Amino acid sequence: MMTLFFSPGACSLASHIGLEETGAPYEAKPILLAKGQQRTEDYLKINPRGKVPALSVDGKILVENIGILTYLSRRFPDKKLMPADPAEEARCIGTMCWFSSVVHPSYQRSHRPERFAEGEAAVAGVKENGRKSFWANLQEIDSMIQGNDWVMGKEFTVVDGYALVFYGWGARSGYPMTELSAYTAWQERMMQRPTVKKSVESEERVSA
Ligand SMILES: N[C@@H](CCC(=O)N[C@@H](CS)C(=O)NCC(=O)O)C(=O)O
Repeated sequence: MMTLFFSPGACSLASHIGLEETGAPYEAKPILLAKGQQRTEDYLKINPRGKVPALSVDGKILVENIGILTYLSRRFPDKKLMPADPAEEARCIGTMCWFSSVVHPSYQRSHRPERFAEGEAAVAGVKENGRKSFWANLQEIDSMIQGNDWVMGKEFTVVDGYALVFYGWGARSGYPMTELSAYTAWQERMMQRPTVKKSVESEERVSA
């Protein structure tokens, strides 16, 4: 049995979509970041880093979107969540590494600058740097999608679910997302996909 620990609208949406794509049964357990539930004693036993997502697989805990999504892709190869060709698979993993190590932290700097600096002026500088970097990263994702159906090319992969996280953050934080025409058209395509719609709507129900 698989259990996903997620928070609505957080980066755990990437794993939530990946899991839904497998078609396998799973339980989704909300850990509400807004209520600090990631720091409860019970959750720290699951992920001592106090972060979502975490995926329990028959009692074994997997963390980090890239780890979880790579696991799901390999466990359910018939679902073609990543290409079978090793170089193409590496391209997917490399893109997710960029998401995790560059794109996500740029948003964090804009959203939680106080975690990265001390003093009013320094915090304001980190926030401004985060906003500029995050926007530049969103523009880069837009250029990756231009001329393609999906982020990695002609086929849907787990990278698409991960890219949806950043589109949502950009839209919620007031970035001019409609200027990103390929990313916006792709987001609309994503929301037509039943697995994506189901994951997003189930998270919205939790946060409502
Ligand atoms: N690199 C990690 C990032 C995990 C992460 O930072 N998750 C955030 C939500 S988007 C979190 O749980 N934050 C809670 C906190 O920092 O207190 C991954 O991709 O899984």
